[in-house]
Amino acid sequence: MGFFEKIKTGLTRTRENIGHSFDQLFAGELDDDFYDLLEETLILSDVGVDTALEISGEVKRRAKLGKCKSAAEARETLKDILTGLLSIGGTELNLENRPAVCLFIGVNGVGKTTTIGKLAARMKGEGKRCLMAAGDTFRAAAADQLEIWSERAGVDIIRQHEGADPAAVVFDACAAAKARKADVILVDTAGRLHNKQNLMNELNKISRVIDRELPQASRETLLVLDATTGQNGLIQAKQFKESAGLTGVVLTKLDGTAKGGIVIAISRELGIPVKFIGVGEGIDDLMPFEPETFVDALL
Ligand SMILES: Nc1nc2c(ncn2[C@@H]2O[C@H](COP(=O)(O)OP(=O)(O)OP(=O)(O)O)[C@@H](O)[C@H]2O)c(=O)[nH]1
Ligand SMILES: [Mg+2]
Repeated sequence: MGFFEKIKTGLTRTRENIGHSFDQLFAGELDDDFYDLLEETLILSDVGVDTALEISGEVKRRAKLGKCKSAAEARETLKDILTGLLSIGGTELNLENRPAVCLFIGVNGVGKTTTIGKLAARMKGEGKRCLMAAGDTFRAAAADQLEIWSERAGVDIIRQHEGADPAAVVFDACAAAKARKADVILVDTAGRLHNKQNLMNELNKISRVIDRELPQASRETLLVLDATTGQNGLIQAKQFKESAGLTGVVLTKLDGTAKGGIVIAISRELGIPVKFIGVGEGIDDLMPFEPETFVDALL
């Protein structure tokens, strides 16, 4: 399956939810009903009320300027506006100074471990030398799960026993990456600890170890969010954003939601670029996020 087809398939449920409204919309007249239905459809896809009103207002503004003269032409206008909202920064990972470090954070069950597995396979396919670090030592099975992914992807993993200090695992991974001349370290972290403060303290400690061991390294701190949690995910994201210095978002399980518009809400309200999207549980089901392709697949 091609790149575009894959994203389109991943968005099937969203398109089933809102596709009919869009078809109706672009087949009709560019009148007040048009803008009402546009707002309704966007809200239904979880873009968020404020963002939906803003988008609709912008379509109206451009229509007044004569940039689109019919509902059919408004499709391109809408695409352009959505693409603009999603293009808030580079969607590529910065891995320039090697070994680069990608830290994956997020609450439990969002798809951190799975995303690391998929991304490792992708990077390996690109000829990069990857190393996984099993920084989730809180849960007994966490490192085992990551190890299964390391075998599937064919990349090395650094792990310790359950209950070990995650910062110590990361320390080992930094040393191994230097010795093995790795290009990138993918660090898994715990999603669940005794409380939120513990989790943030642990992430800070990991971060300090990386600062010390690999001061020159390019760094990405990627917040993994489950698209099926909708606006709740946004609240989580705001909490992490304050304490963790995020550089990007990975939005997983887009295939499992009818509300794919959440991507737009995230970019708009967080101001952090979505860098990858998960569209299934398989090893190939992680796609680099490209605003234009995404909007094409959505509409
Ligand atoms: N459909 C679908 N399922 C996904 C996707 N990404 C992850 N999953 C599933 O979500 C579940 C949780 O994924 P994990 O990778 O274990 O999540 P985690 O964030 O590591 O969870 P904790 O280790 O408990 O914090 C698994 O069953 C995955 O197969 C996706 O893009 N689409
Ligand atoms: Mg995990």
